[in-house]
Amino acid sequence: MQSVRDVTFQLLRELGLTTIFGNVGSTEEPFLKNFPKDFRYALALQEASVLAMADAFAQATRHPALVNLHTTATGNAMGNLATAFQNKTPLVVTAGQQIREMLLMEPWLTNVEATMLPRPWVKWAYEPVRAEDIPAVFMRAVATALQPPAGPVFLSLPLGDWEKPCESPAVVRTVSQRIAPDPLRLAEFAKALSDAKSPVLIYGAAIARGSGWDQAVAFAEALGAPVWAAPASERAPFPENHPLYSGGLPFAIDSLSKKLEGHDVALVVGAPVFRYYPYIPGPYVPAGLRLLHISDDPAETARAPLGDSLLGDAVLSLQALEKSLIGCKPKTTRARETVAHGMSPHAPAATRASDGRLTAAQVFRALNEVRPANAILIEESPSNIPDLHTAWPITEPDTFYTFASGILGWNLPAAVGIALAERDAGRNRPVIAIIGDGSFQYSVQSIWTAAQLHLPILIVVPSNQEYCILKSFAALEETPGVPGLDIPRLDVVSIARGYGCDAERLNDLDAIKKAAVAAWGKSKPTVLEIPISPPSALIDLTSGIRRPAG
Ligand SMILES: Cc1ncc(C[n+]2csc(CCOP(=O)(O)OP(=O)(O)O)c2C)c(N)n1
Ligand SMILES: [Mg+2]
Repeated sequence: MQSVRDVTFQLLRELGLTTIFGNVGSTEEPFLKNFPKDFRYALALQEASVLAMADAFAQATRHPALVNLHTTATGNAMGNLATAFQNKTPLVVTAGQQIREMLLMEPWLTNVEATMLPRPWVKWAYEPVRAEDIPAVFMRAVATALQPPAGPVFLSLPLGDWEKPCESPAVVRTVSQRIAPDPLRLAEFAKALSDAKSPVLIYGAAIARGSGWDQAVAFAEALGAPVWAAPASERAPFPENHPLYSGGLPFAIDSLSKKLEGHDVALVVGAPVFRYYPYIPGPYVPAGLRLLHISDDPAETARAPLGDSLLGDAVLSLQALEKSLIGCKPKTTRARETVAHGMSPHAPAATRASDGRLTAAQVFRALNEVRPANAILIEESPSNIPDLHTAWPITEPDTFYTFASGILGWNLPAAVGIALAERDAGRNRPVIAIIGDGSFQYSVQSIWTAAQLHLPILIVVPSNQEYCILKSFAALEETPGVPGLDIPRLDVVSIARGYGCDAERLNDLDAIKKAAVAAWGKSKPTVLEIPISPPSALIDLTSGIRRPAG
């Protein structure tokens, strides 16, 4: 007779879920016992790192990923679970639970109300009623995680269940991952766009997730409309060197609305309406503009403060819309009118700051000079985002990742998951993570996993010894005297070496370029700590962060 464990592992094998990202405890050991040779266990040293590594791995492989956490310590991964939910990443997050025989007394390691713990950041949370349900529970978990909108699910699995007999083999099922839009409503949208005098497109990360750059470009060209990236897009939805690309929309109400002035119809595809951050009140859109919204997430369409929406897959909708645009105005005229819209002048050549330290802009330009076009950029460097996006246009699909949430500690472990996926797929594109000196600390132990897995990631830490962005925020919010904004005397190089990475502190652009090129040829991660000057002026928190390349 097969055990619950045997049947479950066979199911996972058939579903292609043979990598388990985990951090193990006594409540998980019965699940992991006699770990099958055709499975891989990717160990991270804290749950936050486990979760984000798996999230990015799932994104980069376009396949769900499996996570195994330690009972209530699932809470350590909560920030990154919230990010995974907002990233819309299909993840099956499991955690061990104390043995059923003792649960009533709540011994050590009981996950009390286990299905409450991960809420609201899971699509489904479940603890099986019977041990023998576990294989079918995994199947339901995968189906739930994959169906739109994709996202994480959580399973709490009592440790005594794995040896129990399981009579029948698991039933493997498949589900669809894309929902086609309602054709009648789509025709209305197509008519509104075709009749528009000056339409504008706002593209979101769902286009990138759906491998839809070609369809996004084809539709923008057919309509002849400028394209903005939705505010704080976690993936780049459009080639940033395309003549119709206007930049990233700001994530403040008033500033965003101003960017849309002069347009009569805006179509948002595959993004929330809108992802705001600082509160700058004003109209959501300019007077007279009609907003149309396409998303496969009914919660996203429901919470939009204005506009008319259509539920459907971003890429399928763009394809269908393009076919329905017949009778549209000549493309070229409108394109020419709008191409210049929003383009910024070339940035002046940067010089060192007055304190002799490099500026972030100098560092990013130097790195951009030496990187291959297909290098994958991962970013968590809050005050330096505008400089980074100006210096480093994204011109190839799937070469930019960040978090949809703003919860720090996602991007460093994400770089590990992406590099692992790149190697598995045989693509081996160079991976570079730009991680602020504050941000570096949240899931820092993930670099140990990168070292253990021999992943040649380049991690650049622009070190300004402060939570720079929060100083600008304090000015915007008029909150002087906030404590805890300086982080002096962090030795990033020693920390990185302690986890098994190569590390150097560099102050010179040529040395940085050399070290970057060398890093991609190694079989271990490299961390470069680069002392930088905080910007001389406060950061403009209302500006767009995915600026057009100058
Ligand atoms: C997990 C988490 N904790 C706290 C914050 C608040 N926070 C936002 S930005 C920031 C500072 C980031 O510092 P650093 O990475 O050095 O970037 P800098 O602003 O200096 O460029 C903090 C603490 C957050 N967003 N996420
Ligand atoms: Mg900093």
